[in-house]
Order: sequence, then C-alpha cells, then structure tokens
Amino acid sequence: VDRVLRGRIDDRFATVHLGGLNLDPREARAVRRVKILGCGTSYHAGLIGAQMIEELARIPADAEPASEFRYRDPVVDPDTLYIAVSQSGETYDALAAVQELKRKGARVLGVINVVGSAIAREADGGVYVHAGPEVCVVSTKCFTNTVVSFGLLALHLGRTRDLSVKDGKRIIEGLRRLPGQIAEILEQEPQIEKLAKEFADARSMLFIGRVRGYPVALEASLKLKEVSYIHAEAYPASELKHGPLALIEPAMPTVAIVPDDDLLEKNRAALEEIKARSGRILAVAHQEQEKADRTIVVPKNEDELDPILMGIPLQLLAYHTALALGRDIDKPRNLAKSVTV
Ligand code: F1P
Repeated sequence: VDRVLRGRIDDRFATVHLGGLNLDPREARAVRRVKILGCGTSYHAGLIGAQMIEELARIPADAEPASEFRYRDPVVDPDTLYIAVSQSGETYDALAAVQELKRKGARVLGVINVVGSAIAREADGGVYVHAGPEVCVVSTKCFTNTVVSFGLLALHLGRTRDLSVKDGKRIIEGLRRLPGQIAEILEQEPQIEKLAKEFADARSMLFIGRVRGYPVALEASLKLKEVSYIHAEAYPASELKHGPLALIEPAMPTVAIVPDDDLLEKNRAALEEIKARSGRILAVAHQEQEKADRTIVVPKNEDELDPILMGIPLQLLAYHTALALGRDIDKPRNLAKSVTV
C-alpha cells in the first residue's frame, strides 16, 4: 500500500497525481458514467471502486464481470468511462471486453498490476497498482492495492468535480493511515488462526455485507472457496429476508461485515435475525458485536475506505482455514494465475 501511495498525493491541494491516467480535467468533468470490468477478485475490487467513485466523485458507476460483458452486445456510450481491472493484465475475458470496447470507439482505462501486460497495452491509460509480483495463484495483496488505487482515482475524479478540499483532505489522511492499520490487522493473525480452526468444520458458509460491505463479503467468500474448497455464498445483508434466512442453521456459520457507519443498526438487526435461527456468527467490525459469537475487530478509517481494511482479516481466515484442512494453498485446484482461454 505504501508503494501505491508513494509520490502520488499532494497534501496542499488535496489532490492526487496519476501519471499515466491520460484523462485531463476537462475530460474528467465530461464523464457521465463509469463502467468497471474485471474477473473474479478484480471484479470485486471494481465493485468497491464503483462505490468509491459514486461517493467521492458523484458519478454514477457500476461494475460487471468482464466475462459476462463480452458475451452480450453492450450499448457503448461515448460519455461513459470504461475501466478494466486485472492483476495479471492477461485475463482473456477482460482483454476481450477491452478489445470489444475499443472496436466500438470507447475510451478504456486500466487498473492493472503487471506493467506492460496485454490489457495495459490495449488501454488508453490508467493506474498501475504496484502490488509487486503475486507469488501465489490467489490474489490477495493485489486486491487491497487495487481498491486503494480506486480510492486515489475516485479522489482524483472527485477533485475535478464535486469533492471539496476539506473532504479531499479527509480522504487523503485516511489513505495515509492505511499502512499502519493494515500492520495492526496482521498482528491479529494468531487469533484469526484460532478462529479458522473453530469454523473449519463448516460444510458451507454465508458471507453478508450491506452496501460497502457487500463486495467485501463477495471477495471473502471467493477467497474461502478458492483455497479451502468450502462452499461459500455471499449475499447482500439487505436481501437476507428475501430468501436465504431459510438456510440458517448451526452447520452454516455466517461471516458478517459490520462497519461502524450509518448502517450499523441495520446490520445489527440482521445479526439478530441470524441468532434467532441459531446461526453461528463471526463478525468483522470496528467494535465487539454482542450478537456475534466471535468478532474480529479492525481499525476504523473513513467510511468510504473501510472496505479496504475489512477484507484483510478474511483473507487470513481463508488462508488458515485452508491450512487447517491440509489444502495446498499455493496451488489450489482448478485455479490458474491468469485465465487465458
Ligand atoms: C482474475 C482472476 C483472479 C483469481 C484467479 C483467476 O485475474 O479471476 O481474481 O484469483 O487468479 O483469475 P486477473 O485478471 O486479476 O489477473
């Protein structure tokens, strides 16, 4: 995270410098919509990025799996800024989506880790996330850095539009706190390892989060699936009452993302619903949650940046669950570093 922030923040004017972005202030102001495309973890990072862009720049934004986008006949709109996300920069579905967009005359930026990769070459500009080489197949630190990069990009777009200097400074200070806060989370690894052992008997796990917490839940459930092979499903907390509550029972624990923001009471009410059905709950929160059986407490940042931190303990949880089950974490079955077909 230090690396992605380094040299990019201008504290005096509460702005950021994104050298290769290739989007001048006039072009940034002309953007009417942002569409983010990526696969797997990169798609989940894009979902968080879309929320950050809506919150900080007030531009309507959404994310879609690139693998789906490329198979439909999308309406390509000149006022939409398209952003492709990829750790490897080689994922074929994402590359095909970018090529299709370029063919239709769209402006496409990349949020990419590997410098000079196929998608980076194809894009008109963008942000490198500087996560370094991912040594294992599963994307972890790159997810974190991609979301931080979206924080920078959202701040940049926001400062060319609606975001005040005061809010810009608030976000910048939040970004600067991240490395220290991540170190604090990593210090909790022994406790998380214990929790992983406690929950490793689950046949299936439900991950829930509301609004900012939902993409975190999606990514945490993907991490668990990828390395432990435990079935996991992520659901928006607000959708629980529309069906999945029927599944709650002690054999299916719930991991709940419960940030201290204006949705805290709503999230607590969801925990109560689960408890009322004898569900076991592991919460990731900014304070102990009374209704949860266990809570991983993470440091609080600015509301908009909370998702960056809340995913990290759940990466550790997936890792230690896989270890407890004797899985080969560095070579998970059926997972390739980049999916090129
Ligand atoms: C996309 C992705 C990863 C996943 C696995 C397979 O890769 O779905 O998120 O962990 O490695 O590919 P990328 O486009 O971000 O390189």
